[in-house]
Amino acid sequence: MTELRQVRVQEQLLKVNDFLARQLKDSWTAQGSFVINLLSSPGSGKTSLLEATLPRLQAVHQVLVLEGDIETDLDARRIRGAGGQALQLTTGGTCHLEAHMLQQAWELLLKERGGPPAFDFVFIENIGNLVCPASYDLGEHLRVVLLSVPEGEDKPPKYPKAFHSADVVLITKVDVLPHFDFRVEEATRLARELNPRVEVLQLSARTGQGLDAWIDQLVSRREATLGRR
Ligand SMILES: Nc1nc2c(ncn2[C@@H]2O[C@H](COP(=O)(O)OP(=O)(O)O)[C@@H](O)[C@H]2O)c(=O)[nH]1
Ligand SMILES: [Mg+2]
Repeated sequence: MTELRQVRVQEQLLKVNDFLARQLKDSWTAQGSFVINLLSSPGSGKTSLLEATLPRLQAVHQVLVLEGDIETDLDARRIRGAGGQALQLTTGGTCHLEAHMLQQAWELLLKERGGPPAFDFVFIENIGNLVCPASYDLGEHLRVVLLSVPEGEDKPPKYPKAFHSADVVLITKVDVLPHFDFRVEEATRLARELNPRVEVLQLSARTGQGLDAWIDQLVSRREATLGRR
């Protein structure tokens, strides 16, 4: 009985989250902001990817990073150190971001700036965790799951929800491939088995390999979703 009630409460919470996520997506779409939700285990390279992406993307576009962390603002500081604009969202223990947290942050930003901020791209760095964040739609236009070479190629079937809901899987840290038994083809096959439409890209934030294809992907997906603005 108690268990059944818990399941129902969880379902209701997810419904409320989905409702808020739809509102967020509508307002981001209207404002011309293309929003990307980055999901991965801790240490897969989300902040490093952003540090490498920002200088290239910001040459042409306005970019904001919403940094999710359980504690500290270390990642937001790294983003600012790379010349980016970052807003820290600290969950104080919660293992994922939820749409209401994003809504509060966005409203605060609107108030501070006195109107809708004109960001072409908004990246959300989710809490490092391949489980809970997968269940929470944040109103993003693109969901990107990072899988780093040292984690091993078997992660898609072990964390199916994250990989099933991904639009793009980024295989990161490919510069260390010679030191691991990670097979890129096998990881790609396992990801596509769960999610045939998923795009799989390889990248190294360390050497810059694959960065051009990643940037092209972001720009073309933004245009396809929001049109040329
Ligand atoms: N060799 C290598 N190391 C990387 C790469 N990207 C990130 N790292 C390292 O992996 C660790 C975790 O990276 P970080 O960006 O903080 O991961 P996050 O926790 O997902 O944000 C750091 O020590 C990075 O220097 C990469 O492309 N190649
Ligand atoms: Mg990080």
